[in-house]
Amino acid sequence: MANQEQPSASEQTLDRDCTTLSRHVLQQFKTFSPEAQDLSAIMNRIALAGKLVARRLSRAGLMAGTLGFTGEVNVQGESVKKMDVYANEVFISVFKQSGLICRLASEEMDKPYYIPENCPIGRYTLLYDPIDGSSNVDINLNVGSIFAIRQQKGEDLDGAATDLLQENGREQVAAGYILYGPSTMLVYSLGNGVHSFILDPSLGEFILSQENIQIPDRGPIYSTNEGNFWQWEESIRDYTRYVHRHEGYTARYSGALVGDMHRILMQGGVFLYPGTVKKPEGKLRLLYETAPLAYLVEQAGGSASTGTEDILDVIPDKLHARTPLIIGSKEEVKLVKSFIDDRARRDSQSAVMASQS
Ligand code: P6P
Repeated sequence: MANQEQPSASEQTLDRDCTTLSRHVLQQFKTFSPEAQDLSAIMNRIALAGKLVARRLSRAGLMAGTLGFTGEVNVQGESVKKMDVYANEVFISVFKQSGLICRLASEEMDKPYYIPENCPIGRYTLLYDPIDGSSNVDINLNVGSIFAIRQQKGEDLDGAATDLLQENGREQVAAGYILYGPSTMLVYSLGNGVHSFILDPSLGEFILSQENIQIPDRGPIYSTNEGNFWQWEESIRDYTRYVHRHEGYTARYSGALVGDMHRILMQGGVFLYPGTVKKPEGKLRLLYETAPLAYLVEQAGGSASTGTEDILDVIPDKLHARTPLIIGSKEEVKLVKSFIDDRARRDSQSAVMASQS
């Protein structure tokens, strides 16, 4: 280096362009331990999956048989997009021979996919939503992939990953998402801060763009599908009326969780997908949607709640368990919960008065 004290601008740029995802993961660990090596390799495979999905998305409109529906309905009861199937298979393909993973659990598969015995078996489980927000795919709007990594600890004797039904989201060892937008961005955490990377297609590498992202304590954005207002609990309606009547709030909603979540992470605010009177558990899935995002947001200084408990404290009762989601800036989540607590207090007071009359 020409000047030992102050690297030149070009040296700084070169150093940044050399801060790839795998180097960054290893820097998170003090020692070059087997765990560090495994997680670095896992993140590298996830990055490869992201590149393959991004490549397909960028040309989807030009490739026959890429867009549209398969005609199938998945375990969630949702119509399956061809991109859902492709992306699901991408993650399986990039991990099958890796020796890092023992099984993959996906929104698109009723049961987990177990790495075949003729392949090297690892000791981690990948939980993922291969394409989240796939309704946006055919109209060229942002979609995302969400992932979480857990160590397999218990015995998975029945082939239904019931060991995953004994632990909460604080057992995740890594989580993140890939946002397929104007640029392809990977955001992840190993429990030591939240960091973002941007895919440089000319290098084929995810290059560090921001370290230790902190979500603002407050923010003007509330992100929810107000078309569901008629189905919501009164407490959520109370919150919605409040933000309608008070200056300083603005609504943003894309119909794709990863994009909406990324906006909240970067600018502050709150994303809500509450339960409804008929479906109090809501729509979003715990193991590969709400728990990974809650892990990230708590790492960034925010919070994530079902409305009555922290998302990261929820233990699933089944693989595709769902939870309501209120996630984002600490103060904004607290505001939503204040309406829930207030309504619960009034309901219990009414019940007491009714029992006394
Ligand atoms: P609604 C996409 O199907 C998804 O799972 C999330 O990406 C998104 O936030 C939500 O559902 C959108 O649901 O009911 O508003 O269309």
